[in-house]
Amino acid sequence: MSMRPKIATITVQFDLGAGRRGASQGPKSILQAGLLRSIQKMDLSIDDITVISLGEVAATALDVEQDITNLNYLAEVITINTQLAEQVSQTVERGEFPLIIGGDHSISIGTLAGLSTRHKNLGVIWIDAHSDLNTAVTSPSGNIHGMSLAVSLGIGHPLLTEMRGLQPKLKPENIVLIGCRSLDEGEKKLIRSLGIKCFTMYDIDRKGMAQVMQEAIDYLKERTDGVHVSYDIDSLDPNEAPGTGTTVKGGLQFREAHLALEMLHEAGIVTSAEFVEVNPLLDVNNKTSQLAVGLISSLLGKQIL
Ligand code: HAR
Ligand code: MN
Ligand code: MN
Ligand code: MN
Repeated sequence: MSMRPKIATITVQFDLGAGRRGASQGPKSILQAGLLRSIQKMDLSIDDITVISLGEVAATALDVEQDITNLNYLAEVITINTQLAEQVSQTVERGEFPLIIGGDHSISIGTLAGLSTRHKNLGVIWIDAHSDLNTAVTSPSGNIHGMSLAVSLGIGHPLLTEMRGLQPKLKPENIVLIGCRSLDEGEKKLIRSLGIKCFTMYDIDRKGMAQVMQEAIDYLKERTDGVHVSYDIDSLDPNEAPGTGTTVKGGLQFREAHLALEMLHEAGIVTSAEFVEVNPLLDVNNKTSQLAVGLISSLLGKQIL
C-alpha cells in the first residue's frame, strides 16, 4: 500500500458456505478483539464499516432450486456474494482499500467478482490449509467454501461463475497458493493441469517462509495489476488458531504467519485483503480473534520497532 489509501472495512456475517455454523460471528469477535483500535494506532485513515448479512433477504426468493446436487445453500451463497461483490466494486471505484472480514471462505466469490470490475489482471495470494478448488463433482462435502477459488477461475455452477459477468475473475497463472496441506484428488489434478503456483507446507519447511514469500512476491509483481490477499485462518497450526471449522495439523507457526504478511506490506503490492474462517464458537479464550487482529495489522504495516 504505497499510497496508503483509505481502508474500507466490509464485514460479512455468513457461514452457510461452511459445514458448521459460527464463522458468521467472526467479524463481531474480531472487532471486539480491537481491530479498529489497532488500525487507528497505525495512523491509517479508515472509512465507515459496511455490514453485510443475509438479514431479511429471503434467499428462497431467488429462482434457484434448493436441492442442486452437492452445492449446499447455493441460493444463500449467491445472495450474500451478490451483495458483497457490489460493495467491493463500489469500494475500489472510490479508490479505497477493501478489507473484508468473514465469514466463511465462500465469500471470496463475491470479493473477487467485485475486484474484477477494476482489475483485469488481478493477482491472488491464497494462504490456506486447503486450496478451495473443488466443484460439485469433486467436493467431498458439498460445502461451497471449498469451491470459491475454482468458481473465480470460471469453474463451477454458472450461477456462481457468472456473477457480474461471464468472464473468469482470475487467471490461473496469477494465483499463488501458500500453506496447503489438505488437498482433494480433484484439486490436485486442477493445480497440476492449470499450472497453479503452489507452495505447500513441504516447501515452507524446506525453503523457509522468507524465501517462499520472496518468490511469491517476485512472481506476482511482474505479471499483475494488483494483488488480493485471501487469508484463511486455518492456514495456521491448530495450536495457534483453534477457533476455525476445519483445522488441519502441521500448519504455519505464529511468526511464519506474521512474516508472510509483513513481507507483503513491505513489498507494497497489495491492493485488497480478506480474512476468513474465524469461528468464535470454537475458539479458546478469544485466541483466534486476537491472532486475526495481529495478522491484519501486520499486513497493514504494523511494525515491531
Ligand atoms: N476440501 C474440503 C472440501 O471441499 C475441505 C474444505 C474446507 N475448508 C475450508 N476451506 N476452510 O479452506 O470440503
Ligand atoms: Mn479456505
Ligand atoms: Mn481452509
Ligand atoms: Mn509501512
